[in-house]
Amino acid sequence: MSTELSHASTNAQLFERAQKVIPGGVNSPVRAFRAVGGTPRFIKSGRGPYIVDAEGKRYVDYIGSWGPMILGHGHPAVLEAVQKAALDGFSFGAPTEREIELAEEILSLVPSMDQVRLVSSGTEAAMSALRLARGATGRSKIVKFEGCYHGHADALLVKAGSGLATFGHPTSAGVPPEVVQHTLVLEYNNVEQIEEAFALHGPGIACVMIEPIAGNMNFVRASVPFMKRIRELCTQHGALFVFDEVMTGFRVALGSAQSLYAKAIPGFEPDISVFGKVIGGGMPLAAFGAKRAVMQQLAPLGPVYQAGTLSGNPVATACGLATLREIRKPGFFEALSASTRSLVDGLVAASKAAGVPMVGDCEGGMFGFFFADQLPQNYNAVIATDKERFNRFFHAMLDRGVYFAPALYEAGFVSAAHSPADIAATCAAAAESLRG
Ligand code: KE4
Repeated sequence: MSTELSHASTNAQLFERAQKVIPGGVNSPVRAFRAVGGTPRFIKSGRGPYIVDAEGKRYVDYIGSWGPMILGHGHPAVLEAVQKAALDGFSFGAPTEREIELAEEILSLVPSMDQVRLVSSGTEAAMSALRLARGATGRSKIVKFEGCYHGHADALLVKAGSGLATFGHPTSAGVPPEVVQHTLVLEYNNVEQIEEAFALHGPGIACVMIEPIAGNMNFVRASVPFMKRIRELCTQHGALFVFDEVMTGFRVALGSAQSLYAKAIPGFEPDISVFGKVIGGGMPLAAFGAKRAVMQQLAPLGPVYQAGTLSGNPVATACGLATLREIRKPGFFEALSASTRSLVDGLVAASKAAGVPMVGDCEGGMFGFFFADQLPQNYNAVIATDKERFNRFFHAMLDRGVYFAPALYEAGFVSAAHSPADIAATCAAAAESLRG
């Protein structure tokens, strides 16, 4: 029965069936379309810049698995590497040479790190980085920013307390208040608050964790003065500066977001960096790294425990390595950045022609847009933008075969497989949608 049903199933039928056996019918909440309404599309296949749903409808894909698919779906070199690795074995629970090759590749592109540890998800990498920062400093307090998401480790599922003296409150059931009592949540891009937080709690702060370009607020850049001041305060107080580059890593530039801030702030480096998404090329793989002195705190050398059955998985490392070897080719990021810029400029031009206020921004293969008059600089400004219009636009574009992120708070992604014709068709669909 189920095979006959799956042959003829529509998205709605699959969603109904999924909800019987999987909470909300999805394995990650944002996929359920609850922020935008409507029926999620069950994807059957992807090729290049396109994905095809269960009803055979093709979409230009601007999610790219939320960042990993920077080459597009089914890149031949990546496919070949994965197929070959799979034939040699899926997983050994023992070290392999390819883990060394991937670590060397990552470190050659991120000079702020001497060593890196491979794990299986961004959540695991951010959680481990947090434990490492606390273990390396012997301190408990941490600082994060409202609107930034670092995966779903308990200590990071926090919303702002009332004022700086009070620490955070859980944003999720199942997280006991005592677990987040050491987490301080500040306003993104607010220099005054970060100064006050260090004045109040400096000696007890283990780390400040930030998304350098906040893709979990759609697209909000940390200002250079803000970033510079955090760096100074962390150095002054002996706290570690943790860059969560799970989304921005190898996505906004070959040297990730930290290379952009290093251009603006001479000598700038984070102390710990967290990666995911692109470095796995679509397979479960993430990483965190730092200078040797910090990384030596990790088991089996040091007292900070961290482990994983599938860490450095042989098939995932093959996928990640093949991806990185493609994106480091000369001209890759110049072409990708130009493509993404042409999309954002086209969307903003279409909205202007329709008399609809829209602002957008992009860096490398990552972009965002808001129905607003100016780019938001923090979470409160993001939630003040026109969500209803965003949701209407999302569905109007989905109907026209363009798949944007199904939530105002998410960033979008362009791949190397998106052609000028795909971008032009997207902007034409936007012009039509916005006139409607
Ligand atoms: P994962 O555990 O989902 O691999 O990574 C967590 C994570 C950590 N840090 C940043 C900056 C992230 O953006 C993420 C995950 N990003 C979301 C998209 N906003 C993944 C999509 C989802 O949750 O389904």
